[in-house]
Amino acid sequence: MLAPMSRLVWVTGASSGIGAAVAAAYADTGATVLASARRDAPLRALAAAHPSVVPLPLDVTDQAAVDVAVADVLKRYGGVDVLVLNAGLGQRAKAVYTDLAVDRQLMEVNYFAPVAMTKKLLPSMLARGRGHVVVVSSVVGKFGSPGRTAYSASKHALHGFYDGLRAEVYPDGLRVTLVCPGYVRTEFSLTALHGDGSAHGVMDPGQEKGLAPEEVAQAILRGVREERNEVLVGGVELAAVHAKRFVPGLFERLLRGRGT
Ligand code: NJP
Repeated sequence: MLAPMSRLVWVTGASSGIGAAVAAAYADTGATVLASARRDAPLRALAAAHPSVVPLPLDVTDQAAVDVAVADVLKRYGGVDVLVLNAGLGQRAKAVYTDLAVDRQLMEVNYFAPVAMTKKLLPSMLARGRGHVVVVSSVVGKFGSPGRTAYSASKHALHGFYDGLRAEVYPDGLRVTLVCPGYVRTEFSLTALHGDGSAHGVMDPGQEKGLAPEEVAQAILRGVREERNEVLVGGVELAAVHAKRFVPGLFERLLRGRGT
């Protein structure tokens, strides 16, 4: 296992919610934490509260900006020990009302952006023979959810890619952890997209009653320490993952007619 003090951790989506909590939790271990998101002010506030946090504003869907950021990070720090790919965007609309452009936008943010960052950093991780990639998926990466078709698809895609990658890089000393949260009390439902691409703008009851992001952050740090393949973290909604697996017919019937 890597010595905590020597770690460089890079967290995307660190301006709020789970990402901000993960960045703070790693900073508390003594790691240097690069905190990325589009909004600069919350990143600076995080750095003010945690001196080992370094704000690195970045739109993860801007490939040119990602290329420059990765090159700079590698030049300055030599490599990334833990890469937490957490930036994400939700959906609140049935498929029939969701413009294809919104499906594509969700795939860009939730799937292609983490894959692109992983591919940029993978050669340096392989050369060093170490590195842990953490990808924040969702419980709906494990089952398709009505009202969240594009979102569920983007999270399912992560499992296909990162399960395969985990097996590829295991012999090289690299580790891959997929995190599947249930409801977490964050801004996530506020920014989730309606079918026309507008923001939902409402704190959903599920989110409001969800786990504190700090609890999720601790589960993520533990999952990395224990080199877990997958971390499921949440409340009773995690039962849906087991229901899909063990009583799929019943689960299917319970979902019918649901969705925003
Ligand atoms: O939500 P929120 P969470 N480039 O809205 C960033 C998953 N999850 O913490 O760019 C760069 O507070 C955005 O920053 P900004 C979910 O799918 C959650 O809950 O400044 N960053 C912000 O920091 C997601 O993968 C729940 O607007 C971009 C962050 O993403 C992860 O948890 C349940 C960006 C979103 O933080 C964190 O979400 C579940 C871009 N283009 C899975 N676009 C839940 N909360 O209940 C967005 O199953 N961001």
